[in-house]
Amino acid sequence: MGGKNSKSELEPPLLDKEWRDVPQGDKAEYLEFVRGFEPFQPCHDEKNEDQHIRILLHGVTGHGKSSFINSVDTVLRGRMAGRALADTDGRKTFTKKYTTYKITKGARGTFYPFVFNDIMGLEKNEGVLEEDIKLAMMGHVKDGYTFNPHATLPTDDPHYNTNPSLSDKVHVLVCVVSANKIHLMDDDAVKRMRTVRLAASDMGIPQMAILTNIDVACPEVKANLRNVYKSKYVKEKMEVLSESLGIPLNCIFPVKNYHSEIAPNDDLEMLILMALKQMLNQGEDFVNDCKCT
Ligand SMILES: Nc1nc2c(ncn2[C@@H]2O[C@H](COP(=O)(O)OP(=O)(O)OP(=O)(O)O)[C@@H](O)[C@H]2O)c(=O)[nH]1
Ligand SMILES: [Mg+2]
Repeated sequence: MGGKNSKSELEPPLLDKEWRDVPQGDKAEYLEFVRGFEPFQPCHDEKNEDQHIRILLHGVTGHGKSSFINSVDTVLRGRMAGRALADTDGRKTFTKKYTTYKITKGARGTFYPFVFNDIMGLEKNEGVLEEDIKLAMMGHVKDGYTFNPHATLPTDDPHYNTNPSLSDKVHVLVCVVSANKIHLMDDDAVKRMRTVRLAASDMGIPQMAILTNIDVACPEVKANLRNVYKSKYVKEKMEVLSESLGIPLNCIFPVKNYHSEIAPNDDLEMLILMALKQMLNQGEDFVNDCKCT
């Protein structure tokens, strides 16, 4: 997807000014938004438990899904976290189980009113089947299910949730693509990601994308993350992603995940928080639209 960088090597890699209006506000304001984010009100016929926005991250293996969850966890808990088990190999599919990740908020046993699911890579013959992703979006896949690359989850399986509540369903679909591997994605992978996206569209589920590894892809961004919206390379990759998957540019967020750092980085955290805020807003809109209908 995307081919080689077509820009001349001689051109300066950075634009004079940011091509996207970067929202004003600092990390504290974004953190305040996330910390103040309220659980949605349950429908009258549902039990009042665990009302959360469910964010499903999908994409090809090794593009940074687990690392994004770990990064959000790190930002919100204020210390390095590694619960979603990022893999350093990135060639084989690593996330096999359908796992819901909650993020601890303050006192023990309390959690933020949003959760992440990190789904196994979309590899041909090896990864999760598109049909299973659709079942997950509809809330039919229970936590702990190990995806079978060769057969969909049968309705009589103990991990099949026959009666999903609104909380079990997916409220935002996030496609995760790495800026330094986007050109390696074959047409088949792109087609499968598009199919999943179209299925989400049919269900009215909002979609967005995050472009990870912007530090690896662009040395100027690695040197200073504030260059992200000045980087011609990152802009080009976001445009390629938008075109290939059919996701509008304003729903694509570049991020750099925590991966080897041992100290917090405010610029990195701002990018993570901007993406997270958009996910929460979109998820909340969807829940409000489909509640009790
Ligand atoms: N430098 C850098 N490395 C990253 C970034 N995001 C992820 N990585 C690294 O890329 C590798 C793969 O990331 P994962 O988060 O495991 O990828 P995944 O999409 O969860 O992969 P599967 O679970 O196999 O589908 C890990 O070594 C991460 O540390 C990033 O933004 N920048
Ligand atoms: Mg993973």
